Amino acid sequence: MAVGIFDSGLGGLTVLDAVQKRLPDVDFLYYADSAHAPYGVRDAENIHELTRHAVNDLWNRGCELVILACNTASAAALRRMQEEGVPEGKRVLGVFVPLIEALTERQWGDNSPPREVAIKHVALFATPATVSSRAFQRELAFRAIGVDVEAQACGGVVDAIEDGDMILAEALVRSHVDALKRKMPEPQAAILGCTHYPLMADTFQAALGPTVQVFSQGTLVAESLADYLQRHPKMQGNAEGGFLTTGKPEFVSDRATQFLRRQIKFQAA
Ligand code: DGN
Repeated sequence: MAVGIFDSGLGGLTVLDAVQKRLPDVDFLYYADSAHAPYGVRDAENIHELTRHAVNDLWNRGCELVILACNTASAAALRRMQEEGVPEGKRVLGVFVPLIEALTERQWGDNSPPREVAIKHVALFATPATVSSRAFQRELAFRAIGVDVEAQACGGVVDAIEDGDMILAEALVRSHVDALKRKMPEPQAAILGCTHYPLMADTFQAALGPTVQVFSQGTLVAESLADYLQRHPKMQGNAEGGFLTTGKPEFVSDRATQFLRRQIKFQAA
C-alpha cells in the first residue's frame, strides 16, 4: 500500500520527509523525473506531458492517489489533468490548495464562495514556470477576495541547492527578496512555492524580517494528506513503497542521500 509522490527531481523529498513524519504507518512510492529536471524552465505543454506520463506510471504501478509535490507541475499540469479526466478510482492532488487553505484559514474541501481574509499582502516566491503560469493566483481567487499577490521568479536557486552551493543559494534568495520588496515593500505573508525553498526558510525569514509570516509546504501538505486519508483510507492503494527515478539510479541515490542527509536508494523507473 503506497501513496505516490511525484516530483521533477529531489525537491519533493522535503515534502516526503514531512508526510512520513506525520504518517509513519503509510508507505510512499516516490518518483523523481530526474532525466527531465528541472521543470522550472520548461514550457507548460512540455511540463504537462512529462507530468501526465509520470502520474500514469504511478497509477499503473498500483497507486490510487498521487500527490504532485512539485509546484511547477502542480501549476502547469494539475488542473488540465483533472479536466481531462482521471481513471476510475484514481486521484491526483497538488500542493497549492493546502497552502492556500492555511493562508485563508479555510477548511479542507470548503467550497463556499470566496471571502475576505486577514492577510492582504502576500509575496510568492517560486520558479519562473510557476510564476508565469499564475496558477497560484487563480487558485487563491477561488477562495479569497482582496488579496494582493506579488510574485518573484527565483531563477538559479534550485540549481544552486541541487549543486550543494548554499552560499550562492543564500545570496540569490537575498537578492530575490530585495527585488520583491521593491515591488511590495511590506508583505504580511510569504509563500515558499517551490519544493526546494523550505531548505532556505531561515534565509527567506531573515531577509523578509520577523513580522512576515513564512508559509512552507511540507507540514501543510502532511496535515491535508492525513485528513484526506482518514476520510479515504482505501486511497492508500496497493503499490509497493520505494524510490523511482528516470535518471541514473546510482547518481540520483547519491544526490538524494546528500540532499536529505539519510540513506536513500533509487531504482530505475
Ligand atoms: N520541484 C520544483 C518546484 O517545486 O517548483 C522545483 C524544481 C524544478 O523542477 N524547477
